[in-house]
Amino acid sequence: MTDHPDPTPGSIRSKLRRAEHRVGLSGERPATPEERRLPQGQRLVGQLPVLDLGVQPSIRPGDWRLSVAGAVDAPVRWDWDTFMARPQATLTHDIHCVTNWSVYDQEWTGVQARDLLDVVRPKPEARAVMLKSHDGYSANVPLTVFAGEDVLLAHTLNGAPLDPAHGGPVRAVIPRLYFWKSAKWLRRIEFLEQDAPGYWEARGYHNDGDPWKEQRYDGG
Ligand SMILES: Nc1nc2c(c(=O)[nH]1)N[C@H]1C(S)=C(S)[C@@H](COP(=O)(O)O)O[C@H]1N2
Ligand SMILES: [Mo]
Repeated sequence: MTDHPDPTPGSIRSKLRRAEHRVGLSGERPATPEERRLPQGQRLVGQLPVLDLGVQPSIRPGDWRLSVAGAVDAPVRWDWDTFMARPQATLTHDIHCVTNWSVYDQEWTGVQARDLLDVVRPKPEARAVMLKSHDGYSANVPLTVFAGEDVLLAHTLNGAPLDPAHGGPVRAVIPRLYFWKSAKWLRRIEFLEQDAPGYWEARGYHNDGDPWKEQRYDGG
């Protein structure tokens, strides 16, 4: 790296960056771990921006319920006390948004999706979950991803109760996918035998949304 402004066009730069990630190209230094941490096309920002559809529902924890239904053996409807009595986990994750920002080291506390799966027991036919929110938002996630140990139903961010702007009292956190999959103001989780598109997936976003494959937009 030099201090000069880089005259290389952005399109070439991104190809070069891509090339750096490959092994064995002569003359290219390998990407550093810090460079490998930021997915292609992302830029690092200092804190989570607020992004939503323009409505921020305000739900008191005492009024909050989580319904879990569909292709499961044991549907549940958890109130706040039941939710908080489940085993709790604190996990630190990097967050990647499809609109090109990433934030490192966000510390979330909540109930692991895996714990919920132990309780509701998905049927063998279940393929995906649909996360549904109080603002009418929804997002679909493959069951294999939702079952990951990294997935949380989070009520706390960086040591403080999750701000309503960021989806409090409870939001999903699915760090392996672009952040649009992490539904805020969570109210319902439906287990689906057939995958179906959520809010953004029905509006041109990629169905899978893996930042490491740059699955941003459908067909793109
Ligand atoms: N319920 C709900 N969840 C949502 C959204 C939304 O509009 N409604 N926006 C998604 C998008 S596009 C992003 S990038 C993140 C933003 O979360 P943040 O506001 O905490 O940064 O929430 C996701 N979850
Ligand atoms: Mo987003």
